[in-house]
Amino acid sequence: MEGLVIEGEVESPCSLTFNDLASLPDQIDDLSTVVPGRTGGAVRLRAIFERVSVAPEATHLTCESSEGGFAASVPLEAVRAAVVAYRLGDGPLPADLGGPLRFFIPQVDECARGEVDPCANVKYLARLRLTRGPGRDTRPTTKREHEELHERED
Ligand SMILES: Nc1nc2c(c(=O)[nH]1)N[C@H]1C(S)=C(S)[C@@H](COP(=O)(O)O)O[C@H]1N2
Ligand SMILES: [Mo]
Repeated sequence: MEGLVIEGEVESPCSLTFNDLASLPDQIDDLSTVVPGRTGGAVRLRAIFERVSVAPEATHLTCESSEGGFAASVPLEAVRAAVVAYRLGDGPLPADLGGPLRFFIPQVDECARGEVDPCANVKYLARLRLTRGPGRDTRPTTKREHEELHERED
């Protein structure tokens, strides 16, 4: 596994492996307690942010998928409760659950409803980039675009 790259407006950019993620504080043993209906184990984003020391200038978080094809950029205040799911039991999160790494923002409701929505729950997460102002964002904005994306996805 290549790990999770954290870069941009941070003091200590790094790449975190499965074991690195597992040794961070703020673990969630049962993801369904924060994101109903989802299985696996996760670590809170705030533990990752503390590890890299986010710069005060950062305003947005951009999450990018490993194939580089999908990205979402959201304001930092909207991701205070976000988590990175990274395991199922003792192994990595399987691809059918969006693994090996998947971003989740708890309590978002409908797609294409503003800056923070379930579309920002990036699957196959490879990179977290802290930016000044919004970064790359490929989320579908219309219902039509959304339907087209989901047809491609499965
Ligand atoms: N890598 C990647 N992540 C993605 C997408 C995608 O196409 N590629 N689609 C997004 C959208 S639009 C939605 S609504 C959710 C759907 O996640 P689910 O199928 O687990 O409900 O994943 C998001 N994460
Ligand atoms: Mo979506």
